[in-house]
Amino acid sequence: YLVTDLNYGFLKQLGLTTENPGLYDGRWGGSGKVIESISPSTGKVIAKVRTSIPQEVRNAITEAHKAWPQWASLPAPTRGEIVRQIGDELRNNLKPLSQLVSLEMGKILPEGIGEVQEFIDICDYAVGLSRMLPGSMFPSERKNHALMEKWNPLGVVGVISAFNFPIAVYGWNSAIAMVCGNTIVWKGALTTPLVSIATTKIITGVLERNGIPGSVVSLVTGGPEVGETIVEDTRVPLISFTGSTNVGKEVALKVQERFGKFLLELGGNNALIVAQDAELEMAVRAAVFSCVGTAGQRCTTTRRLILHSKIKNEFLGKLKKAYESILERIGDPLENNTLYGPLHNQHAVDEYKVITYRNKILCGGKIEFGGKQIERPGFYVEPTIISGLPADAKIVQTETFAPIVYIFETNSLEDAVALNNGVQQGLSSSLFTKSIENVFRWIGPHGSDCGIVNVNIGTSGAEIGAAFGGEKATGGGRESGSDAWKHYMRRATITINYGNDLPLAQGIKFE
Ligand code: UN1
Repeated sequence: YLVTDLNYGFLKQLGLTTENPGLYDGRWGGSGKVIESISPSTGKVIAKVRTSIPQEVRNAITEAHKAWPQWASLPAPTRGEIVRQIGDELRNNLKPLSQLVSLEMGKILPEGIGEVQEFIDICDYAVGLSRMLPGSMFPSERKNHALMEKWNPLGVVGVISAFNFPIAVYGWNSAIAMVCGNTIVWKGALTTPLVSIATTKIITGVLERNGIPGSVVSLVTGGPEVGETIVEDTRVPLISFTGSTNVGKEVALKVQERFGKFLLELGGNNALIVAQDAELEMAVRAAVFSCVGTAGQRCTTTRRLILHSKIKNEFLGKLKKAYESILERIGDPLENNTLYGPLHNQHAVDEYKVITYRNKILCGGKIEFGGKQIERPGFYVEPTIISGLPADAKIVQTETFAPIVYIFETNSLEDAVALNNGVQQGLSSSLFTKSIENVFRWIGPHGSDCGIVNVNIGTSGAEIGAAFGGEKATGGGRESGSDAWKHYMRRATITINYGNDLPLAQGIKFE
């Protein structure tokens, strides 16, 4: 079952073998238990990985901490130049790395390529940022005084990422954190360790060629105990966490307790609204990608379709037809013609089954399409559409990481917006309309309450240039572009007296 049997050349190209150390702190190692990386499309073992024990996690933090002064002392544009080289090395490895993402996570190859591309894009962005990191100067109320704001790096940033975007989310965090002058300790998902290892090998190769310790980007592998060790360590001033709302809340409370900072990218429960005047063909195409793309395992996946009653039947008819054609394109995510791959693991299949069963039997929902596991090796389930559930049903209110979408019907944009906002999560949202009035209501204070508010495109597939993240139970964090870099720095407010007097602010006399 192991690498050599599967004989994927790209694994060797990326320096992976049958058994891989999952710890990097300047050197590769790890003495925790050995885990298996499983291919979601076959259920077979790809390779083994040795995890890290908590003491090794603490050591990795120590090494990242030791590497920090040297890294932070480099001029930001020099750090940017290193990140530029990382981007180039990712370009050189785009194909094998994307294939590995596809093999280990289970997403189709074009999406695997898209994911590595996001990392390359954010490297480009970070290079530009490295020459533009701003500081401000404000007019002081005092004579011969300068009032300034300067941004400094934080130190060691802990990045805990999820299986569904095993490389891109680390990319957004690491590229920006690095140009800002931080070192990193990364814990990827326990089920995508090979992607973490291959990525770290590529980046440390670049660092070492430049005479910089590889421990600038340390890596640890393991389950909750490894995550907790990072979260609790006071030498890690920022924890960037991507994952479920429940775990995110625990992380936030623990980090808050020690007055650390946190950046949370938690669950979504994203709605796509189709207004009466929408361009239906386009809305259907967008809905298909957003509902079934990545087999419903993006945090931006459309989980609720809110349809105007006048177009509901027509839209649903077209959607089902499109889903039919998807069924013909189910297959190995690495193969050319495949549009729809497996769920990530058996656990996800079990969840899917429980939810579809509960919908049908306990909540009175109608399964309009799909609803069953697909009989073939690996973890495949049918893309599924369910109607007739109350909007406040617990299963509708909960994020299920599977290709299940719930249908709702409304008669007005106002009601549709209320449904959109009527969940705990606040990540992504879309409105299909041609009316400029609708658009401005949607993006205004009485419109969508999400972090991502789209018009005439689906809920998933955001670009890196703007800030990515959501409100409410999604955690409030912002990553990637715009001013998300501020999360990775601390602000110093500086007042300099360059005169010979000592005037006090507010004109206070203390004599
Ligand atoms: C995620 O699902 O965790 O907007 C991130 C998107 C991607 C990122 C998703 N660019 O769908």
